[in-house]
Amino acid sequence: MVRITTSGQFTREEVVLALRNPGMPLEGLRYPITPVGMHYLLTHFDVPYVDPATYELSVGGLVREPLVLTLDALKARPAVAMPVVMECAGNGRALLHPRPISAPWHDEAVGCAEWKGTPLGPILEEAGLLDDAVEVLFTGYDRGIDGGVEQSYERSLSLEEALREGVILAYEMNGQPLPPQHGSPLRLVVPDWYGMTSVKWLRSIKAIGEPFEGVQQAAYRYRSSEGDPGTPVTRKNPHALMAPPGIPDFLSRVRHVRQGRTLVEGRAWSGWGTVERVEFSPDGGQTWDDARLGELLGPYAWRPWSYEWEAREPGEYELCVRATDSAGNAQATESDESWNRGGFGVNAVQRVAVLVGATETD
Ligand SMILES: Nc1nc2c(c(=O)[nH]1)N[C@H]1C(S)=C(S)[C@@H](COP(=O)(O)O)O[C@H]1N2
Ligand SMILES: [Mo]
Repeated sequence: MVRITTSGQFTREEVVLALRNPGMPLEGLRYPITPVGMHYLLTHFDVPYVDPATYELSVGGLVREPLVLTLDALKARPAVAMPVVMECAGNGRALLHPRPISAPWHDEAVGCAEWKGTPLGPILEEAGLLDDAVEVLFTGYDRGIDGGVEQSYERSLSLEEALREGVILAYEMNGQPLPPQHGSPLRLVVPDWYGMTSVKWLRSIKAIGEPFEGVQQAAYRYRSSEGDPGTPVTRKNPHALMAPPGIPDFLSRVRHVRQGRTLVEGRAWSGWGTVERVEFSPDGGQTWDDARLGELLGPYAWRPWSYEWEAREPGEYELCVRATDSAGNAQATESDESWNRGGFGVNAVQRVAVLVGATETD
């Protein structure tokens, strides 16, 4: 698939995309569960209008017993509620040189909501997957054109991934019915994976006999060049972010912090394991020190961390943070270390410019 890459100023189209798809303001990292209106959004086409009262989910394809489930039938099934970090695979894309033209995320395409729904596995078992089924295809109600092809937004999972514990069909977000923009009335939630696989406005689930090769499946691959077949984008790479300390300058967002002690706080996550280490640097990554780790709210939640930073001298600082997970994965130092054509899975350390001023003497 052809993707244009560029450097320098953002195009009009990127600005329009960015306004349609807001990120989480990074001060939102202070909340263990991201309030609905602060959670990032990524909608490729239009938000479709789907009436929950007449909604039906069809489960079919290579199954013994196709099912049609109303929202009430789904809600009558066993329910689980869990905090899950959702992060767009394109988070960090705008930090690349040259940058791919798509949603121009810097660090903010993330949130951790509490999703409530019913596990997918038992539904697939009830429908009875036939022996020749190899994948499960999830299709949304939203349609559009991408890569020159008219399509519904759809993505597949291998049987193994689809049957994994934690994969749910969610009808609530933070204790409320799913809002339209987050997939009302039903969406797939695949914890540990990047967001593109958690199909919103779920219309159908279909067991299929061949690997799915549609546009949204083919697009999400780590490719080094146009001809490179690449590898699929799957789980979230380790990533730590800080809630920017102090107060911001309106336009540059440079942080103004008073001399002395500042408690820097943030959250970290990984789809490959548990975050076991978070390090903080006050000097652009020259020196690192371990941050204090807090407790996880659940296996798919983000991990709180904090660091007592002592700004001894007034001046300019660049604060950085990086996470390492239990599988030994660490973050890239520079964004271009993780350059790929689609700008996926970029997890370079966050860099926050800070101006430390002398303490007020009142
Ligand atoms: N049907 C449908 N599902 C979708 C998308 C979409 O455009 N259509 N976008 C995907 C992408 S790329 C991401 S990152 C997440 C974003 O979920 P959110 O908007 O609830 O944060 O939804 C995924 N599911
Ligand atoms: Mo995404």
